[in-house]
Amino acid sequence: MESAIQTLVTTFLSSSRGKENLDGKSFQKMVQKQLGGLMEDTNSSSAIKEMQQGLDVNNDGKVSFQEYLSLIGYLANSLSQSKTGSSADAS
Ligand SMILES: [Ca+2]
Repeated sequence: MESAIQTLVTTFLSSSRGKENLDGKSFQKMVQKQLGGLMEDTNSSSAIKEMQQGLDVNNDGKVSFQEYLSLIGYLANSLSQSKTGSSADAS
């Protein structure tokens, strides 16, 4: 559990190169590199762009750590639902 949290933080920071936000390009790279197994459409840059816009609650064109966590929460939630056999459609 602790190592998972460490990974969440270090993945964000290494993708943002230590900055507080991921720009569009860094976000795209991170999703393609790290989340291809959990997410569909990671080879489509327009799909990733759309996802980024959905996460960007303050509309600054970048993904903050908080916004990144909402993506993680969403993915964890869909994974949990798929494992518990919940019929809720995560898409
Ligand atoms: Ca933002």
